[in-house]
Amino acid sequence: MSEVSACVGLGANLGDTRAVLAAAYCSLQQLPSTRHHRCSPWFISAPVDSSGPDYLNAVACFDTSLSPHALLEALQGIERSHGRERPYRNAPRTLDLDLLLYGDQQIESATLTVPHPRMHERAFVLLPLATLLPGAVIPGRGPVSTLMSSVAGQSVWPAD
Ligand code: PH2
Ligand code: MG
Ligand code: MG
Repeated sequence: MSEVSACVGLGANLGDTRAVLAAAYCSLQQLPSTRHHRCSPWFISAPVDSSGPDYLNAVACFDTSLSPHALLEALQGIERSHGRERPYRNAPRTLDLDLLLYGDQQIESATLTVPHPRMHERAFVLLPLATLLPGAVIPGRGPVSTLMSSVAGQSVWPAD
């Protein structure tokens, strides 16, 4: 079975965000048909189009032979296991796992859009992603290094 490199955005701004992100990354490492996991440093960021406390954000990448939709379901399962509720769009959340990139594929289905449709304009995604893959190119959007200059005004800083 052929493998692709997938990248997932992790975010939380409710509860013990550090414990939740650490547990979520453990869960990602335990997903079947995934290997070579790596995780960016953690960043704190001000909420973008959202409310509540600052977020803790990171990006994890791994190689996988899971299909994109199987991976999406697995991510939603991990979110649910951490008590994620979806009262309204962009509500504060205990855990958000977004499928950002799936190889160089562009996917548009009823349940999944890849690359994540807003990742190219969010510093809390681009900064951690660039620490793992400085040469990454977001299909349809361009090099992460170029995109980062347009989000320079957003508040994102290393979590100690
Ligand atoms: N996630 C959102 C909306 N806004 N802002 C920050 N700083 N970090 C996030 O992870 C985030 C957000 C929707 O998923
Ligand atoms: Mg999100
Ligand atoms: Mg999400």
